[in-house]
Amino acid sequence: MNKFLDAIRQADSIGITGHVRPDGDCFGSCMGLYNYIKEQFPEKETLVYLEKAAPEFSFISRSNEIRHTPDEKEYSLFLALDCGSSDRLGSFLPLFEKAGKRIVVDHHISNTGFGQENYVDLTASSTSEIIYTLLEEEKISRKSGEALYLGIAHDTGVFKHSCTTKRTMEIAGKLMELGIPYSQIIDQTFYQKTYVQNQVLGRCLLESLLLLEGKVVASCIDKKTMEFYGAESSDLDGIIDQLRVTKGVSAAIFLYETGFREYKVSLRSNTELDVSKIAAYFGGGGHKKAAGCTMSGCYRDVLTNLCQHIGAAMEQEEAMGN
Ligand SMILES: [Mn+2]
Repeated sequence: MNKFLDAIRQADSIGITGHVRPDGDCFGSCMGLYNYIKEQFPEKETLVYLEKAAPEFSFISRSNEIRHTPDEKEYSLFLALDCGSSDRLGSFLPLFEKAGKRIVVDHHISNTGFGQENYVDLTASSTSEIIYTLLEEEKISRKSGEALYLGIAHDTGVFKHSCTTKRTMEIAGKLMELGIPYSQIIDQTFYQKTYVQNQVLGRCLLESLLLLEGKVVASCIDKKTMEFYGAESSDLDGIIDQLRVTKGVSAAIFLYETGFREYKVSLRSNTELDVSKIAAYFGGGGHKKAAGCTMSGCYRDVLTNLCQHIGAAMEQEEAMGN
């Protein structure tokens, strides 16, 4: 018997939440655990709290039971999943703070250990992978398995990112044996795009520019164009990744206008170039190969400014022999 499941057994009421703007892993880990508890411990009062997630995730069992707003309940156990720090809980933080026992399950390097018990594994591909290892394998149902598979597939970029390990693949394999619709989960939640999303992607690719002698590709979309297509900011996910795979480029830049002369900037690197440093210079942050910031000015000025810094950083890299 493990300590994690003991905490669940000992609790009368259990609350689960993840981070603000839930992604596939946040949603998958919360719902994987929620379905497991509902099936194995039906006598317990269990609820899951999450902000509204992508509608494509709603095929996951019991999604209709998710609470989107906090309440006054005091739980004997509250679990925070896929959150590096307590501020990531957003409006659900008070529920976590009031609970008798607070457990954190996460895989972010930045995790602050804000729970009383912290199951933090930096080598795990995803929080969904950690949840799988904390549960009793033979009791994981197809319903719970679908959610965990969704989470693992999303955080690994469909088993592609460097966080994917042999263990990740073994767990995914065991989940497949439950009879889950693994192709559909990936197609419908990861690759499928709406007509508007495809239109906007096409437009951004069409209008992209090669800069710094072809080492950088950049594109931008303004508010007017987004309104024309009826696109939301969430419809722009994935455009930067398509730009990044342009053959021969070291870095990709994508800008979208969020306010008058204000742009949200996404940066990606294919080389040793550390884009988190570029983003940090402009008040943002992120990872070495994926980062972002917000910048003001007209489109041309923002792009020129970024290219100056990226160009200088590339020269430095070259001088260091990378
Ligand atoms: Mn995650």
